Amino acid sequence: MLDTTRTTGPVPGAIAGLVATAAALAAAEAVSVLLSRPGASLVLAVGDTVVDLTPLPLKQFAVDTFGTADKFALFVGMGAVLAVMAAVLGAIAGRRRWIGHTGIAVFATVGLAAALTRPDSGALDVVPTLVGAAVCAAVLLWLMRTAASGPTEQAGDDSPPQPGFDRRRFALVAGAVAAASAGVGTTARSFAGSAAELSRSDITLPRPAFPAAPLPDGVDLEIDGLAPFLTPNEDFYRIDTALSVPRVDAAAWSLRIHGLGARERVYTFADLLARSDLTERDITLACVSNPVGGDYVGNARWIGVPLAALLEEAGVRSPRDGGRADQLVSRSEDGMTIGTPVADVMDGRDALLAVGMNGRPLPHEHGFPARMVVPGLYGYVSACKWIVDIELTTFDAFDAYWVPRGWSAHGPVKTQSRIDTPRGNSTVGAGRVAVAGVAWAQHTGIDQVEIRVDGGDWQPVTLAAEDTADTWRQWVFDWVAEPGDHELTVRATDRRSRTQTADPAPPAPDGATGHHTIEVTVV
Ligand SMILES: Nc1nc2c(c(=O)[nH]1)N[C@H]1C(S)=C(S)[C@@H](COP(=O)(O)O)O[C@H]1N2
Ligand SMILES: [Mo]
Repeated sequence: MLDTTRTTGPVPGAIAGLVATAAALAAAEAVSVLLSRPGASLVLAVGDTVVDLTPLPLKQFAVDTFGTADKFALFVGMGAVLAVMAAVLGAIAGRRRWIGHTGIAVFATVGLAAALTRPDSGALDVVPTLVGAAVCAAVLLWLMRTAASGPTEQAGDDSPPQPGFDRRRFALVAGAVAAASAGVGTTARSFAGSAAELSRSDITLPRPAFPAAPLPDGVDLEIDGLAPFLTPNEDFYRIDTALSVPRVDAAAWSLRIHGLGARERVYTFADLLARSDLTERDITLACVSNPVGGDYVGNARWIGVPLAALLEEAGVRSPRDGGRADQLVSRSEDGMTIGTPVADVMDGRDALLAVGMNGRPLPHEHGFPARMVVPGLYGYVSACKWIVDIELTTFDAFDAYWVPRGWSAHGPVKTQSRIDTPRGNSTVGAGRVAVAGVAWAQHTGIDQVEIRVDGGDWQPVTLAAEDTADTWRQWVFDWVAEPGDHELTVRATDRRSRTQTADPAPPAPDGATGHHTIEVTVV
């Protein structure tokens, strides 16, 4: 016999499903913050797992389509899928309660699996999911009861038995739970970063023992539309797999160096700041996924400890001096692994364990409290942010994160150049037009940049002063623009006489090639 007082219509059922899911997520967030394990956030754990399981072409599509908003797009997508499932399950569960319970159990299992398979997970990470599931079940039951109780309002209706219920009471309860969930969820997320924020705002960077030379006059042409020579921190591109920026507490942080041919050493943040070899250098960082003409490249003044010095303290020798380890694997707080050639780090270049960026402690987005920066190597093989561990090993023994995903184990930066102004597809007035941009060949240096108009001869441009071989170089070309549609192409030649190839190649597996070409209309 059907007990009509215990069934709920599809619409209130769907609402109950949505509200119960929101309450579950908020409760899980709050518990993960209370446990001081923001990494155990259910939403983030599931999101991170989705990122890791996403096939490479889809990831590339996401980056191409959404750019640095790819993470936001992922959350919106996940949220939409979850909302639809919650609503549908809730609507069905109004009739068949067991569907609701099974749904919660399935979601909890997925959540537990995601939480426990994160690289940095521990047993405590099950708690937020379990609490979330319990809250979900309780809210669902409560709302379903509310929607099933009360006097019948519409008698003599032809539609399937739809018991009437106190709509106002249901709306009040559902609205109150939804509002409370939103409040708890937002508060929890903002608390997640407060300890780390305190530790960052407390820091005063010491004066580096080896400051960078003052910028030579004329490194920055200061032309409208041209990327400034030093990229301000807030404009610096950000590329990483972290869905929420890791907020690391510097006071609790340490870096371990160990592995093949190394005596284990551990450094605290205070150890790094107290060192007598703090070094300041200008280094241009580039992402391997930067398309030709793209802006996943930036130049900053970094302060850090020479990585080679730290390795030497651990007794590490370069493979060129008979050391057994040829790969340095850095691991981050959030489980990223990045593999760098030991020979490059120890060949005398200014490879840094950086703690400062443009005079400030590293922004959280850029790896606070410490990250690597190695001139001449793409970020994915060198620039580990939120670094916690450096292991000496071999390229034969270990593949870092991006390698099984189709990217090359070695990633030296390819010489590139870009036109910043005029913008592609823009309209400019006839006469003298300053065509300007940047060119980079880190650790080699830029020797020459040339421009070609409408497929004509290559013409040399005026290069700005050079800071160091590890930084990009601005350039400008004085173009006498005639009315009509025109095509401008740039190419650079580095100090090893390598001129950029015209052959286009995509970013994968080891960096894009081809010439940056733009169309402009002159009127
Ligand atoms: N922990 C961590 N470090 C990381 C990454 C990451 O995903 N996780 N991405 C790398 C890549 S691909 C690049 S290009 C640089 C980008 O550094 P930025 O975000 O400070 O510009 O960080 C590198 N370090
Ligand atoms: Mo990158």
